[in-house]
Amino acid sequence: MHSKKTRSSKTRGTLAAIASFVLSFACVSSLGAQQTPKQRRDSIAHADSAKRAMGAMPGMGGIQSPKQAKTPSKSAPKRSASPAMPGMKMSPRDSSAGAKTSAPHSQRRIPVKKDTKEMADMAGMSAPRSAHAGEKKMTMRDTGTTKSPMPEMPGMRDTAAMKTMPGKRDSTAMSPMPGMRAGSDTTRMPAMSMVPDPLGVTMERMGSGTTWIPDAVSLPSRRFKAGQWDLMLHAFVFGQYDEQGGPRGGSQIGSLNWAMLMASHTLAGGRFQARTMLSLDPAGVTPRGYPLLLQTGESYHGEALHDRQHPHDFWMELGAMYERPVTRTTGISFYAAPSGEPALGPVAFMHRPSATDNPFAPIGHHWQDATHVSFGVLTAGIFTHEWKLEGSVFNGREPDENRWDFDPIKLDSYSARLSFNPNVRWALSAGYGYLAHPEILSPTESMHRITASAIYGASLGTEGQWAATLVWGANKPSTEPGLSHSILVEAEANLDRRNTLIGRAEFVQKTVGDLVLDTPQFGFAADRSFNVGAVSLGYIRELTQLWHASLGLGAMGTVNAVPSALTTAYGSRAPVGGMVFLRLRAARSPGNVMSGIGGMNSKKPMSDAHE
Ligand SMILES: [Cu+2]
Repeated sequence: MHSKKTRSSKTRGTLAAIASFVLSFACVSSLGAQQTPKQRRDSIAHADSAKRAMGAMPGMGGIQSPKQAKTPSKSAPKRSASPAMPGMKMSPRDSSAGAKTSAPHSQRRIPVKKDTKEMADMAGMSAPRSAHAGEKKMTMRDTGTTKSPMPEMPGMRDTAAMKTMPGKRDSTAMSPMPGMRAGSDTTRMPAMSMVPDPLGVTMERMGSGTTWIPDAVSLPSRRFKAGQWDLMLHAFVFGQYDEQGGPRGGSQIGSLNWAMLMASHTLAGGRFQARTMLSLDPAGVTPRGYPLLLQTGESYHGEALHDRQHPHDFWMELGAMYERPVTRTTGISFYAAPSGEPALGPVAFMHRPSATDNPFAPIGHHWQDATHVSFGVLTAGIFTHEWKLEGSVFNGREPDENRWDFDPIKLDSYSARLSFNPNVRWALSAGYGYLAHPEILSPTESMHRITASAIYGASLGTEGQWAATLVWGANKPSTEPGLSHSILVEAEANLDRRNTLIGRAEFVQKTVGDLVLDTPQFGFAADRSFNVGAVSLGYIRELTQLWHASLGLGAMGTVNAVPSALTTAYGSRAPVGGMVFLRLRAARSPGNVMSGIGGMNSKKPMSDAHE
């Protein structure tokens, strides 16, 4: 059945997949290996002294254990039993990568009116004000993993305030605190950010491009310092076997993968961030992509891809962002990217907390978030702590089938998006975009796209988190009379350190042209459109931790739904597909911020709560 040529190209594809998996694997697992055992011992020792120092500070103790956290008034007597700084687990045991004692990576919201006031008094500052003038309540989140809450306190972003602290400036108690530049000790603290979070918008709130995710959840990442740079690295590597049933299905052994590095630096009172996101998909799943029933969009060898997801380009993102406050409550942002994401659509699927562990692309990708790889993007925005309004000019043309190079950069399309994070649990967005000639194969056709999305995120138990996303995306091609709609609902629950559940349900209206059914074989009229759907469910079990990365084994199954007119094409009205995979990514709860350069998980230890 297979020709020799197909077989040899299959073998080549498999070898490329294995090679890229191994390469990416080596890359990810070396992330944590930046610190020698000696350095680690040193930092633990340093942490201990920092802990003692912090314990002496008023308002800084007693928020370690979840139980204590919920009853801060009762925590004082237990204070000596636990490290005093939130987010720091100090025992050497915790510092090992696979520590059993979990630092709860999920946040705890603790009313700390009193402590806050003490801290503010101590710091010679008024209570937090910037983004929420008039807000009396604050919460402190024991992330178990991250930096001290101090640098992210609203109102503390201007370290000038710190320097005026009466009599505290050189005290040993204060010096280890990050964000307080008075003490030289700060320079010895690894992984502590001195880069400001403009208006309390943390680096961890960033999804793909310039999107926001809820503050209450995080994406698995490592953070470390390099001089004055604050680095954050996200990486995912799947090694998968994909099987899609029916006449239009297929099977493939491959590797989906990507890595993203964000380097932040203080610049002129704001945060400058250089970013790159790279993917070896073109090697891992071949330039033709991987089998995925009902998926459409982009092309290969001059033919529209159908029932396959295209590989992501090697240069998924290369760009820079700058954000700074201009008043107490308002800031401006700029984003420029030779390859990047315009302000259009929801957070791209691989950066959604509801989908990061889900290897499959949504079949509504090209109705929703497919512009996340655009060759040429300029975005300007105005934001507060909760709102962001952005406008972009960008290249509306989808990436071409040469996935390794930069496509010609153009700025022929535009978009606008409003984002709203009303509280720590929600991230909402809505926007519109005009895409000039997105498809190479339909060079005269342009596209209007409208999208709206809501992401909800919350902690789950002591160690987990869960997130759900609802997306509506609609396309109006310039050559067609009406809108075609897509709806997506998905969720991911990291139940604890070992068990993850993922699920997704979709509805999309696809045309005969989208699905490449306008062939003599099927004979459908070109303007006909079909309602199709897919429901998938998956489970991942973490097997082991390798340094700061977690290796999991997962499986995902999909049941699709097609109208009866497509039974011949798809073999049934409910064709199925599935994947089994190994997945490597940053571990979620490394335990100890002090234990390693990579010892931070991306959580925001403090934020305003008005839920
Ligand atoms: Cu994509």
